[in-house]
Amino acid sequence: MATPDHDAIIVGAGFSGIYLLHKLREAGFNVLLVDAAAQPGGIWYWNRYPGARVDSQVPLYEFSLPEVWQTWSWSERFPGWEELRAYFNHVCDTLDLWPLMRMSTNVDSARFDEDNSIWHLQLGGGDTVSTRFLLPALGFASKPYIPDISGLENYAGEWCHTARWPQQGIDLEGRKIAVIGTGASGVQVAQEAAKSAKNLTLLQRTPILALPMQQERLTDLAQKREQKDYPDIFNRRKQTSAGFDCQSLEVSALEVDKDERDAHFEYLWQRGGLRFWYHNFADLLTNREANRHAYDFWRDKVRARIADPALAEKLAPIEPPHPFGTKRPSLEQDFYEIFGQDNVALVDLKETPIARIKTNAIETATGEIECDLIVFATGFDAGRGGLIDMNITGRGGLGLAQAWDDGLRAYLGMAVAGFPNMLFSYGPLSPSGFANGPTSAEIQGDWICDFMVWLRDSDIKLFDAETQAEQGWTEMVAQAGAMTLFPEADSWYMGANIPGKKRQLINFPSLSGYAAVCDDVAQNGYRGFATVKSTNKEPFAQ
Ligand code: NA7
Repeated sequence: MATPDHDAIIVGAGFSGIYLLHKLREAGFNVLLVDAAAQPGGIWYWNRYPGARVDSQVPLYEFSLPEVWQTWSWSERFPGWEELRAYFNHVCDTLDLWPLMRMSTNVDSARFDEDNSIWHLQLGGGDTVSTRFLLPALGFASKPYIPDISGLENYAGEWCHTARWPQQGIDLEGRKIAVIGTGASGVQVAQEAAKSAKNLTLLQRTPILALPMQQERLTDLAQKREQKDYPDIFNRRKQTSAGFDCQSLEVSALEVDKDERDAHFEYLWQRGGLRFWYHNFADLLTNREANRHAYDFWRDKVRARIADPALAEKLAPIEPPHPFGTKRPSLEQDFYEIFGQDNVALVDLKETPIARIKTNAIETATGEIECDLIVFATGFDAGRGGLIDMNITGRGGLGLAQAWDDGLRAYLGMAVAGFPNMLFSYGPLSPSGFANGPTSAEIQGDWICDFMVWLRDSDIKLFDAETQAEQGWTEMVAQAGAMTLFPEADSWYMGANIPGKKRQLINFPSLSGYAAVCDDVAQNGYRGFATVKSTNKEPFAQ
């Protein structure tokens, strides 16, 4: 029987990959991490457009490992991409992970070898490497989506997707810039571009329901004082439905009177961040009437900042474009004010859709938007895109793209039947898109590490998700989604942003609920996984 080069290969150096690398190395596995990026950081390597910053406040968006947080401090409450990258370097230094990391290396394909129960990976540059376990940790947003707009190939200006911003940067000063898309990335890049562009035109299909960030500078001293609470905060974030410091109230928005309701909305508004989404009334995301109260509060707050009524109706319409929070809210700092500047314009693509791109302009139904830079802030093929691009082939030559032809399926959002010895973290049908990244990465990372220790201790060389267990999980995620308002929006949560992608809720809507099920699975002998014992008692690499 062939012996693999490694016990495990992790693909991806973002939060989930780095955490897994640390845990598995500590548990004594021979593990390697591979990433196409030149530096660790995952999403923070690729999304380095001006203004890119995280939407979770300090200290939620960091590892709970004391040796890491005790030796680090942030300069802002919502840190930007440069600081996040520096943080990843600090993590790799502190945990001494660099020797196990192979950066600037793409995984071109991965093939499961049924005879030997190992994975063979073809790396960019021609190398091959083998592993008992394959652990893709690609994040949910690793495959950018660029809509098919005719004429782009003839465009003479510069263009790029926000997640493929050139590493050397783009100078926005004096440019004529068109930004397509008003998700979190569109809002962030627009706020920054408005400062120095000659003209900035934001092309909006659906208004973003953006929340006030309430950014703050942070001092070392204040952070050191607050660090005494970090262990509690890190412990608590694991018990909440979205991995933050708290979760939704237990009371319905309909059980309290208007004054009380508005007082809570106002409290959330003033505290800033995504709290208006995750610490709101119990039925925000399940009851249309409750949701409408939140929308109306949001709308009135935003409209009060926009002088022109026509513009206000486009950015914060009287009637909600979708229930509040069923598309990802973004955080903003002065997003609604930039439209008062002479150099900034908004184009409503529902009224005037893009017809084509010309050599120096975007042509819409009513005219041309002259531009020398087009920014596609048009999102991602979330959940599946990066995994499909890895060209993963499981049993019987089945490709992952083929396996997901009729929609995403996965047991625990981590394993796909027919793809043995593979577990992905942060994947489809896990809570990833609904959860704070590091919390999710630690919960899944701990579970995967425990599972691998159990496999080693049990002399198991092969596991595969049982079809029935996978089907049960996939249906359960759909049922959980059906109890919410999420299906009412055309969002990436529903797979609705990618033409041809099956409409289904792609994430499980509770991190704490998910952690409880995963624990239960572990306590019951990892039910739902079929396993095969090793014959030579040496299933792992030497
Ligand atoms: P998002 O949130 O998917 O936003 C993409 C934006 O691009 C959104 O406003 C879309 O409008 C717009 N879009 C997509 N396709 C088109 C076409 N064909 N024409 C015009 N506009 C289009 O991506 P982000 O990068 O902003 O954020 C991704 C996640 O990162 C975010 O949710 C956080 O978790 C962090 P639509 O709303 O579909 O009408």
